[in-house]
Amino acid sequence: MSSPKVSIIMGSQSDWNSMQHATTVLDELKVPYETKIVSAHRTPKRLYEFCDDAADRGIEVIIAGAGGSAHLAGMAAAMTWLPVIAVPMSSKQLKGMDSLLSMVQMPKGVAVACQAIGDAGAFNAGLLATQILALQDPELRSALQDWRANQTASVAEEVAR
Ligand code: RP5
Repeated sequence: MSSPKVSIIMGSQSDWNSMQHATTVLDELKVPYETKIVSAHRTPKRLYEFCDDAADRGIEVIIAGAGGSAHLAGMAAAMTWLPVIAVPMSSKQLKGMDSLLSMVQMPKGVAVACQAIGDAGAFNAGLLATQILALQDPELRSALQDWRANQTASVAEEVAR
C-alpha cells in the first residue's frame, strides 16, 4: 500500500456517512488516502500534531469535513501550507447552513476551498483533490480525463418516459 497523498479528516465518526463519498473518485483512480477523526474543539492537540507533520508524511491535499461551528478546515489551513478542501456537514438544527457559512467565509489571508453541503460536496472534494494531484502526475491526469469522458458518455440525451 503506497503512503497516503490525501488526508480526509472529519470532526466526528458521525460525519463518515457523508464523508465516505470523498473516497469514491480516489478509490476509482487509485489515489492513496487516509481517513482520521480530528476535531478542532474536542481534540485540539491531535489537530495540531496532525498539521505539524502532514506535509512531512507526504500528504499533498487535506479534505476536512465538519458540522456546526465548523472551524476544522480553517484551523487546518492556518497550521499548514497544504491546500485544504472543506466539506460542510449537514447539521440537525440548521441543516448545514452553519457549517457552510463558517467554512466559506474565511477572512483574507488563509484560503479554504469550500464545497457544497453534504454528500455531493464530499464527492466533489475527492474529485478536486484528484485534480490537484493530477497537475504533477501525467498518469493520473490521463485517468482523470478518461473518468470525465465516461461521465459525459453516461448522460442520456433522451428523457426516459
Ligand atoms: C462536529 O459536530 C462534527 O464535525 C459533527 O458534524 C458534529 C456533531 O458531532 P457528534 O456530536 O455527532 O460527534 O464537531
